[in-house]
Order: sequence, then C-alpha cells, then structure tokens
Amino acid sequence: MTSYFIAVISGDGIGPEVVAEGIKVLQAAGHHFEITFDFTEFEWGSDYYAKQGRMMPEDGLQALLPFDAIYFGAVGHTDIPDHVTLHGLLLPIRRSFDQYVCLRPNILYEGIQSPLRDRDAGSIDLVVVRENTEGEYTDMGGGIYHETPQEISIQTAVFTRHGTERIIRYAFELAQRRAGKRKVTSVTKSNAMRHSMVFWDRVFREVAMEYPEIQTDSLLVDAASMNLVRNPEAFDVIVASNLFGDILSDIAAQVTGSMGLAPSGNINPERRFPSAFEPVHGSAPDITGKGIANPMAAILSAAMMLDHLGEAQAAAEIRTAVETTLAQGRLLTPDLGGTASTSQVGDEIARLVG
Ligand code: GGG
Repeated sequence: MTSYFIAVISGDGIGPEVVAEGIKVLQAAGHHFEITFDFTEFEWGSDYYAKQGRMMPEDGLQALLPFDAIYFGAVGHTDIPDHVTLHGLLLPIRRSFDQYVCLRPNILYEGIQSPLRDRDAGSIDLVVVRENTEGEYTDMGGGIYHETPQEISIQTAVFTRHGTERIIRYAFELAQRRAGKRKVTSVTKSNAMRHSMVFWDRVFREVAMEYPEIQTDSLLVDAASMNLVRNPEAFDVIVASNLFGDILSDIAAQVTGSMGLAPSGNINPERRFPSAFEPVHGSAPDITGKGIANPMAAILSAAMMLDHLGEAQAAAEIRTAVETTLAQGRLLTPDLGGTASTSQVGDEIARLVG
C-alpha cells in the first residue's frame, strides 16, 4: 500500500464543488490500486481573505512544503479584485515552489462536439507548455501620480536565459515522449517586442538544435491564435510565455469542447517542491452553488497528479473513465449539452474507476 499526503486547497466559487468530485474519484482509484491518500484541507481563498485580510496565512507556503502534491480548485471572487486573489494565493505557490512548467493538455474526446465544423475525435491532441514563474507575471512594476491626468503605470516582463531555456527544453523533452506529431511550436510576439521575444526566439532555435528529430515551428501569437481555430490539428506541443500560454490554452480548451474539460499541472520537474494540480477554469461565480459545474477538468487534473506521483496505471484508469462517460453521453453537465449534476458525473466516473 502506497500513501500520499495531499494538500487540498479547494478555494473559491465552484472550486470546492469540483474538488470534492476529484477526491471521490481519487479515493475510488486508491481503493482499486492499493493507494491511500491522506488529504489535508486548507481553507484558504476569498472567505479567508474576508476574515483575515489575506488569501492564506503568512506561513502558508511553509505549511504546504511537506506534502507530496497540492490539489487546487479555483480562485476568484466578485467582491475582491482578481489581482488580489491571484497574487495572494496561486502565484506565490507557483513561484515559491519553482513550478515553472504549467502543463495544459487539450484533447478532442469522442462524444464531444467541437465548435469547429467536422472535427473527429482525437484529431485535436495538443499540450500547451506555459512558462509559469516569470515573463509577464513577474510582478515588477509600479505607478506614480495615481488618479491624476499625469498617472504613469509600468509593468515589466522579465525573461531570463535560465527560465527561458529550461521551459523550452521541457517542451522538447515532452515532444520526445509523446506519441503524436513530435513537434514543438514556439509562440512569441517578436515583431513588436524586439528585446525579450527576439531573445526567446533565439533561445528556441539554440535548444531546437539539440533535438533534430523534433519538428519545430515559430509563430507570432496572433497567428498562433488564428491557427488554433483554423487548424488546431497542426499543433502538438506549444511552448509560450506565461501570458501567451494562458491565453492560448483557453482557446485550445474551447476548440476541444469546454473549459470544463481542461486540466493542468503546475510542475516543479526537479521535485524539490510539491507540484500543484488544478482545473484551468476559474471560480465561475455565475454557476457557483448550482451543482452544475463540470468536474471533469478537476478529475483529469487529479489524474495528472497521479501521473506525477508515479501512479501511471491509476491515472490511465481515471482518464479512461472520463472518456467512457463522455462517449456514452448519458451523464454530462450543461456546458456539454447535458442535464447531469456535478456529483452525478463524479459518481459515474468513480463507479467506472472502482
Ligand atoms: N483553477 C485555476 C484558477 O482558479 N485560475 C484563476 C486565474 O485567474 N488564473 C489566472 C492564471 O492562471 O494566469
């Protein structure tokens, strides 16, 4: 029997609803594969902020450090500005734990109708490798002359050789392991941003030379966005900066059917710190408490967590159960055209796994 200690931060909005289903499915998988999970819930997020004036305790990161992994729900609340919630919880975890890879896979599953015409199941199968600790999210900047006509605001994007090289190298290593097209597409905006993004393009070309068997492409972010809609089949691994990776992965989630199907892992590949797994979607205040949120992104994130923990068989079983549920089409949440509740979908996937 293998045991894992998992820190759970369900967070805001629909976070607790979808995380509960993820835990249900993990427990079913644990039962089947002789794995035990020791879940510790940290009630941090916007409710904590309302009481304490901060999103997590001062020693919160310290408290997370001993865990094997972090299972995260969502962050965001209508009463608190998004930059407060994001910078108070998610970003310190990603940065402090050097989770420099944000892995966001998107597959067009059988049973899912892409908003794009005539797309077959499996024809879209790509993964966005988003740089997760620097770039546009570095949090360097400031302002003066607040709320005057002379107001100045500056936000600096930081691209280091260390940070750029390691994320690009990760993308190539991933393309080597994937069964698909073995292609890495780098996305920048080097026509306009002639310092950092020309630098990124140069590092991409340098690293690419180490992987001659992998096809490469280099696109401007506007062209990449257009091609993700026009011809998403052409992509395999996409590597991009923090901001561009975030935007491109939302487009990829939509063309494969729903944000409710998009999982992610914030990964420290060296395993010096715990990695965090969460659905790509946010807190969705418009549907919070209605019991209709799609739990599949959270459940697929739990599968990514199992993969990271070395439990590939259990991870594969969960993915198969999600695929079966989608292909059967009986129990789908409203975002996929169904009428099932969050817990009905979770129950079905847990049943198929167990
Ligand atoms: N589960 C992901 C989540 O809650 N995301 C909230 C958000 O605003 N994320 C912004 C980002 O990841 O850049």
